Amino acid sequence: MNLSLFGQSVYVQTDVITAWIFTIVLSVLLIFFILKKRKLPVIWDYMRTTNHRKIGTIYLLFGFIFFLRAGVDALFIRTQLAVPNNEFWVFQFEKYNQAFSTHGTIMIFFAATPMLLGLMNLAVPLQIGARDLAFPFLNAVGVWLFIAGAVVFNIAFFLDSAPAIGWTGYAPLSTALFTPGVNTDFYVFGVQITGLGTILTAINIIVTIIRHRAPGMTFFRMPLFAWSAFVTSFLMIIAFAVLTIGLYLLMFDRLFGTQFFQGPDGDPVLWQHLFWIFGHPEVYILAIPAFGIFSDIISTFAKKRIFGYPMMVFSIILIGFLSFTVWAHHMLTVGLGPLLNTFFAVSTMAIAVPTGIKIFNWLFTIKGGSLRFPTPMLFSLGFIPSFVMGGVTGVMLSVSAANFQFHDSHFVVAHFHYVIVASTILGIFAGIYYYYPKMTGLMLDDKLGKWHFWLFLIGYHLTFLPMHITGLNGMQRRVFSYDVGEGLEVTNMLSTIGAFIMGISTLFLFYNIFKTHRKNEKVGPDPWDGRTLEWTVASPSPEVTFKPMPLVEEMDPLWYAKIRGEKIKTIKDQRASPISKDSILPLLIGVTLGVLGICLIYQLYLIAFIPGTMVFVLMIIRALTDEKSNYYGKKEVSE
Ligand code: HEM
Ligand SMILES: [Cu+2]
Repeated sequence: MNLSLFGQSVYVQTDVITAWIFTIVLSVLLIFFILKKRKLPVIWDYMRTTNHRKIGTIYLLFGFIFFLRAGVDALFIRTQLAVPNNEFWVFQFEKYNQAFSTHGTIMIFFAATPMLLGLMNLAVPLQIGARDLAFPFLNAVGVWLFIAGAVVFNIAFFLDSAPAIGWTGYAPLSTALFTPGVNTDFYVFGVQITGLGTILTAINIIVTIIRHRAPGMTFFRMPLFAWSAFVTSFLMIIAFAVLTIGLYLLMFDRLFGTQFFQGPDGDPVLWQHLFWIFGHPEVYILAIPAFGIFSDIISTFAKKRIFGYPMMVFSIILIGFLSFTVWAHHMLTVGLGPLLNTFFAVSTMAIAVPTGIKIFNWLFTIKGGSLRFPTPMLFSLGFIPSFVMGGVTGVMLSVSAANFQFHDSHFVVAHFHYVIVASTILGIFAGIYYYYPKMTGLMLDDKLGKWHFWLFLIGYHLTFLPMHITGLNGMQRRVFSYDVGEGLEVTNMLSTIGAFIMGISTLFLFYNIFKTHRKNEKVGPDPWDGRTLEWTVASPSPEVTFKPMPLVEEMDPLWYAKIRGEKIKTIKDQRASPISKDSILPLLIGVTLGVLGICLIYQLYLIAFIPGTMVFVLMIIRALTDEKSNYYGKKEVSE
């Protein structure tokens, strides 16, 4: 907007200024609230915590904040696309590119993935009878790296430098030749820092599950969410390692003039390979944990053991494995040739088989069960048909000849939102309602939960079902405008209305949380009549759980103990197990790495030495502190 000041015309970024004002007002209100309610000690406690429940809570809280930001991006996108030739506020041209880039990147890296990591943190140790994750300190480093990366990425908008290269960062657009400013660097460093945290947490979860299961908790007695966390963590390590390499090469291209993805010796398609070798497994990193959550919830509320448990485990592993063999189905149009296109088409279709097996196992678990329908169960039931619809268009897209028609159209956008929102987002909501008692000791209101569910489900289908037709009628993705009379008006308008219904549904969750905390009615350890170990410990879960250790002799141990009218068997465990010990170092490591990232983005190499050295100093301090004291030793257990 051009303002006239003292006779001079000054250009003002209205959206950026609005965001500044909004954020400042919100922060002041927040600080006021914190001081008034005397919450400072709680915050200080969370800043130093290494306890899995608290870290899970931090993941969920921050993941949700970024989910809201990306959701607002989506509403801006949909408002701009509501009518043809729209000139809504500033959201045309480059701003539109920024909006969908930040929307996609934030949703994937800073909202969906961390919220799932939060649920894993919260539930997995309790499900397998571990007192905490294997490396509590590392766990805290993981969460603060996620936040550091996310903050670096989000700062960009406030400096009017948001990245505009899509969530995929395709070269050569992402090289310095075509996007010379700092915008793309915010993407490179923000994602890199967060990705590092994700790798650390994945290692942590794998070690925890291998080393710290309770006595008798064999692999094939583990609940399916623990299984899915296990498989997902392997995918994370491999996929994020590849992304890390890709981002390093891109960073070298951008900052130091190497030519991996550009120039006579570089190859932009190399970036696409690296990105999708990460990117496709990432889709399953988002989906598999949700499968696990749905499995446990459906089994609980059908009062039945999950149908075909060994097949469920086997298909998770198979899906995880196959997810590394399909990456080029995102590249069917780059000219790999018929042989490779056929290979990737067939391997993609093959994934439908284990996925189909899971769908039938869920249906058979429901069949003949004595069903209850509280909010978490509704989200799980809503997932099944919605996800199948996304699966069907997935198989359509994998047909390589047809893909030339679908590629880069809103049909693709409709497809992947069907899959991701049905699995990940419904899964996260289901998980939040299900585990809220374990996280806070409070039960969310069921009636408000049902409002949230129905509005969200209706809004979701209203947004993305018509979008298939928009795409088939020729609407390009990543384009900010369309013309009158091309058959795009009606379906686009429906999508926009649907998006706002989804937005409104989220308000019900807010109100629910507010109301629940105001009422403050504590619940017991087992509010859902559960089946697995997490429902044997108090709500919220205490700092030291499982004292003494449970002795597991079958699957769903709590359920069968309840049927027999017994208590869970326990055993005096003599193994040392990890417990959390407060430390401010993880937060400091996050902050220094974030500052280092910003120095590198602005190419302040000399200044970068300060945070760079500090990271090393912090790591040395950590190395010199006594690791053993973080363990719950033999002495305490036998007391
Ligand atoms: C909540 C409602 C949502 C709405 C209304 C929405 C809407 C949209 C629209 C319209 C686009 C296409 C923009 C374009 O190509 O011109 C888009 C892109 C995208 N969305 Fe969403 N979305 C939503 C939720 C999500 C969620 C939950 C995720 C992932 C967890 C997600 C991930 C993405 C990604 C990765 C892109 C691609 C960005 C790119 O082209 O680089 N979205 N979204
Ligand atoms: Cu894929």
